[in-house]
Amino acid sequence: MEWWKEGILYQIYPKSFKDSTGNGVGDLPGIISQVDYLDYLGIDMVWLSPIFASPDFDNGYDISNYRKIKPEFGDMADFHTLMEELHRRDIRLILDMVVNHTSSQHKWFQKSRENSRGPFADFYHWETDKPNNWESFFGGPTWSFDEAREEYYLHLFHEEQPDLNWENPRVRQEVYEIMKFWLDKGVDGFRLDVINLLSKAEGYPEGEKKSSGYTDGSPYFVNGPKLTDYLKEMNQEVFKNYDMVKIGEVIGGEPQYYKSLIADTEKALDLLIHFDHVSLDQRKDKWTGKEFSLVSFKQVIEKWLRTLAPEGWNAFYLENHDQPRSVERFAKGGKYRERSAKMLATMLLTLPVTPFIYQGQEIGMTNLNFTDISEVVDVESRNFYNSFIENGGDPQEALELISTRGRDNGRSPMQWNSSRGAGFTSGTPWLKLNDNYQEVNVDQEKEKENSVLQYYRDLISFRKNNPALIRGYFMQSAADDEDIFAYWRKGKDRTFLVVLNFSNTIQVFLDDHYSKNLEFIMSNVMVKEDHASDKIPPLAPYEARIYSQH
Ligand code: ISL
Repeated sequence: MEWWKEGILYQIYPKSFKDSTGNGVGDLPGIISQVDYLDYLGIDMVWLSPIFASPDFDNGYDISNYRKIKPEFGDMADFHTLMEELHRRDIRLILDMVVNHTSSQHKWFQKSRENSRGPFADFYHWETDKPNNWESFFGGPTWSFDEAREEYYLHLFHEEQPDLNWENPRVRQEVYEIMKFWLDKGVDGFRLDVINLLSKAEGYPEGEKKSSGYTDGSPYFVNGPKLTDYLKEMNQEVFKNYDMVKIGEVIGGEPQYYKSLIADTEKALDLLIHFDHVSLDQRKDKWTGKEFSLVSFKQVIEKWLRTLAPEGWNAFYLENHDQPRSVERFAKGGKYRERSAKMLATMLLTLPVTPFIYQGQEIGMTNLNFTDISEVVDVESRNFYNSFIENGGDPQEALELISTRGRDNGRSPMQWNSSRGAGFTSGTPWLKLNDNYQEVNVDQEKEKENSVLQYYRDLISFRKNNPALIRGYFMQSAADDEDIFAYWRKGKDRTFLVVLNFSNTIQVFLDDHYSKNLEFIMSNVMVKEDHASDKIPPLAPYEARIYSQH
């Protein structure tokens, strides 16, 4: 059964979820202590960002030992307990596999840099002369000189994250063994980090020059020449022998291309994490903004839904550990914070997708407010700050950009209660807490009627009881409307109309063709008693409504 299509996924960033020791860093026992909370929320799958040994140059996305739990997070016994506790509640466990690169401290790299002829010599991309001037994802060059081997090695991300050489069959076999190691323990799938970057074009051709002075190498490693061969082999050697979900994180590329990956008989991937809808408010890179346009947003959603379906299936997210919080990004904070969080939840949980909820989203957490660079931890944001200042930029402006666009916004500690440390830690948190934790936290949300958390729970259970919201036909209404996102979900037994006001003004929405026989189901603003007529009353700012049609 393709259980991942019916289920709802919850992403945990272990470092920021719950600290059980008081050292300021979240850990596995912390997650174990909150498994009942996950059950209460009603989700079906948990994706854990990397939990493996790592020197943390990129918060665990630089793995030094794939078979070892990061000691800060706990040990293998904790891992087993966590998996058992989740499984006992019918919650599946998905691990984050980072196999495009390792940590520079991984023993393969240590051996590879020592010797240009030994068995590990070709585990990474080594070149005597620097082949190109590609820019890394975190800024700066992708080739660094290694003093020991006296050659250059490739790293698309941080210099402590050397890219594995997938051309080498031994590398591939080693990775497959790691995957089997975890699947044999009973995990239910992987989220495959930047999986579409595995194959690099032969000769590493130079890219076009960018304003930074570096070049754009993406045509030579995004969906590279051998990617599909590697994925098919991975499927053949590993995936097809397990009941599991394969979620690929993919940068760039077109939905039509990905359809062939996920709808192919080889079925290498099941779900995708793409960036199209979270790139709409960016101009040339993530630091240069552009106004959010609802029409473009709707077009992107429609395009992916139409292209992948019916053979494939979409995942959808508004937040994760690389993205700022969604409330102010797609709607509005301040007095509209709760309403906006619920409106976005309504969209997420009524589209024909596997919804991904990121920790804290279900209580409407918001971005951080950085006032000094010393508070910023993320390598990408710190690199940005340095180059911005070097180029004569204003530090205050850089901090404002980091506070709205940087990755730390999604990584601030989970807000459990209003005590010091927000119930996340009894010590000093590794990254600063959001100032609003006394008003925005799980304990209060549990007690308060009509809270964001209660709304999430209601919608999750409503979705589960109404298959039309999962598999039903999706049809937009008023696709050109700049303020309203409205769509029908037509199932075998029921049809729903979802109307979302993305603006801060009152909006009239009429769908003449269908406005008859509508029964009010729920709204984040209005109660049923106030909804007297059988016409659709105007929508309040950021209101979301669900109707059922007879
Ligand atoms: O976050 C990004 C830009 O702001 C991306 O470039 C991000 O690095 C990219 O989406 C890949 O993400 C994944 O791989 C990275 C890791 O830093 C991210 O946390 C991870 O989600 C390298 O492993």
